[in-house]
Amino acid sequence: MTIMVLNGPNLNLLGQRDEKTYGSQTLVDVKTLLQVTFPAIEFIFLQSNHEGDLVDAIQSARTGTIDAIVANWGGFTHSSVAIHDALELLQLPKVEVHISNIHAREEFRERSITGKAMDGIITGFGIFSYVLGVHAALHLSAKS
Ligand code: CA2
Repeated sequence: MTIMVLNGPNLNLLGQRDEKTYGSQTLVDVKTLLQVTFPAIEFIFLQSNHEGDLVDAIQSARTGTIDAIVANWGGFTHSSVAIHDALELLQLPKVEVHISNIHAREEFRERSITGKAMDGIITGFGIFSYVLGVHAALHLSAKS
């Protein structure tokens, strides 16, 4: 089983800034947590600050070698029609995750444009949201 884990803009700075909101762990820690928690799963892990790179990654998941996507679209969550449209064309389990609780923050974070094209959203559990996201993806894969 291969799961693509996508991360959007500024998440490369995780653990280096705004620890009150996002905690002190880094994106490398997220990757390690997933690999240790799910040793039988192969993770393709990517972070990009560029919308087009993320669209390309979504399109590349259509090759048949990827079983599910778990993604934190970062700020693009609230703005990207392009990522939304790419996701709509992808028939795989798709789980959106957020480290912070997007419903307990500024009003502009309330709306997830990308989330409308995902199977579901996990938000507010720190980096454990990624672990829950993989569990949700496994659940969806087992059903399909
Ligand atoms: O809570 C999340 O995971 C978010 O997706 C993070 C995004 C934010 O725009 C979403 O509303 C919620 C921001 C990622 C920025 O990452 C930073 C990491 C460290 C320090 C500052 C920002």
